[in-house]
Amino acid sequence: MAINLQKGQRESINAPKFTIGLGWDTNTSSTGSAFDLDASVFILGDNKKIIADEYFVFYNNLKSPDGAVEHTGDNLTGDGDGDDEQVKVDLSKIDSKVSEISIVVTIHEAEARKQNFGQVRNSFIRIFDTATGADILKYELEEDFSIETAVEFGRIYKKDNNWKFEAVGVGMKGGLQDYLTKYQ
Ligand SMILES: [Ca+2]
Ligand SMILES: [Ca+2]
Repeated sequence: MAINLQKGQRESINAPKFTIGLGWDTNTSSTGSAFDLDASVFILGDNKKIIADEYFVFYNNLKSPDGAVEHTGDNLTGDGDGDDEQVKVDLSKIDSKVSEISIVVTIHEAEARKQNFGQVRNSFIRIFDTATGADILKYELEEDFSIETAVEFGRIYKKDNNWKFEAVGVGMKGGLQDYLTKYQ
């Protein structure tokens, strides 16, 4: 059984190889255009900045240079239950300078399509053991977003040589650019 977290709660990840699953549903009819959400991963050092440009992993840069973080590919619609996009992590390969991994979901062309997270439903982040498939934790975002176009679903960070997950659930209204500015 996965542990269900509330916003702000933290939980240890006791698996060297795990997969981050991200899911959402959207209401395309509410805006008249397709809804494309994208998962992005910022791999950070102690200064809370990406350790190099290539450590921003997203649909156009699917793997970090150390091989530790791999995005499995872009999903254009979010249709259906279960994970819509996945990111695989192998902590045994992670660069020693890394102390945090931030997982952000943004809406592609949100401004042009007049879309925001207020129109997104059933969003969640979950983590499971890649080797066994066993669920480790899940966080369902229950926040009532209205103007946000980018949301940090969670972060994974190293503390005393253990890796833990924090359910974040905080958004920004400037899309992916807000997070690029924050972490670059
Ligand atoms: Ca996508
Ligand atoms: Ca979905």
